[in-house]
Amino acid sequence: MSINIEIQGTDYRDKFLVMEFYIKTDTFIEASSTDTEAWLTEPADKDTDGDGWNDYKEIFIEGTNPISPDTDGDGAWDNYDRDPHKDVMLEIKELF
Ligand SMILES: [Ca+2]
Ligand SMILES: [Ca+2]
Ligand SMILES: [Ca+2]
Repeated sequence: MSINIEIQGTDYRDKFLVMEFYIKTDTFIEASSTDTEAWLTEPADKDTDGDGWNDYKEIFIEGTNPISPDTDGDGAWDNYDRDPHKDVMLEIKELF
């Protein structure tokens, strides 16, 4: 993998806005200026962390971590966790 950033123009400052960038991997990833986060997953494996949910589902549908089988760290894998975003193993409700 390689990341190249090219700064064009002569008005360099401490901060600059990334308008468009590309990350070269085994697969091609294109991002826009509105994308501020990215996951580096295994291109050859649809389920990078092996938790039973493929990377697409984790990133775009469930919002879980595609490189950790246990996003919230409660010991239950994402695909078996009632709420994979919260470290809660038991939910208690009032009966009346
Ligand atoms: Ca997964
Ligand atoms: Ca996961
Ligand atoms: Ca969990």
